Amino acid sequence: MTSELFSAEAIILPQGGPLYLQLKRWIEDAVARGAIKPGDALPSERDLAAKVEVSRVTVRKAVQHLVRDGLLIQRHGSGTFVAPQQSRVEQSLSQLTSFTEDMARRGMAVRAIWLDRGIYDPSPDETVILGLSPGDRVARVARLRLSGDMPLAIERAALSAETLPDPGSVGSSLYSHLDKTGNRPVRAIQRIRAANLEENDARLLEIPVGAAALHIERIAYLPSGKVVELTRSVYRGDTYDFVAELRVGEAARK
Ligand code: 16G
Repeated sequence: MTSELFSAEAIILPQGGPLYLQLKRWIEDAVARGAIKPGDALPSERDLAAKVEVSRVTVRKAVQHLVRDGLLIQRHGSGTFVAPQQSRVEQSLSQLTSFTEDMARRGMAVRAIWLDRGIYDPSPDETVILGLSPGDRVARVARLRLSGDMPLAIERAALSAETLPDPGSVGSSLYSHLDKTGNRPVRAIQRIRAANLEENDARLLEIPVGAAALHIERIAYLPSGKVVELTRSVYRGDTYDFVAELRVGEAARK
């Protein structure tokens, strides 16, 4: 329980720097050494201010910074808690797999919340990348992908409407749908860059606006060399590690 830990005697702030940073460091340290555990509630702002003998503004500032860093979460009406611990997901960068397959291999149950699926006029980007002709339309499927209740990624895929004439018929896996219709990609180029979450995506992924994320673009090809999929995804930076195996090249071996 956190109540004893937060008694006035137990709180000896590390010295140096502004008070709110001292309190922030003390809370970080208490979480790191396991004295306060994921899911534990923090005392109210007023109680904490009284116990540490600092102003409520100082407590608020320390808490705001820890919420922004993802160490604490605030639930409206019920208070401030230590954020649940994330086990990070490792995804290989050398295999062309689907989200469903990746998660099944780890024994993780996945689900998706549909954000959009329909046929649209293509954007200039989609026209060029998917190699569409004038008048061609594009199928878009956008999903929030979750493991249990935890949102992991937002994926927005675009395919030619010829490849996917009925986006509503995609079940839980886009790749298994493409497999059935003989359109599963066999090769892909993936581009990954750092991003800070904007408001809409932050809300969907349930992490603070501005938090670190990975923006991933996958362009996937059929055996014929034709582009079949353009997917732009936003993955939570606190849950995903993309791992690449590197081998020494021919030239260096000589
Ligand atoms: C992966 C792919 C995504 C693909 C999806 C299919 C990345 C970054 N993205 O999430 O491009 O559309 O798998 O998954 O790896 P599904 O078959 O489970 O729908």
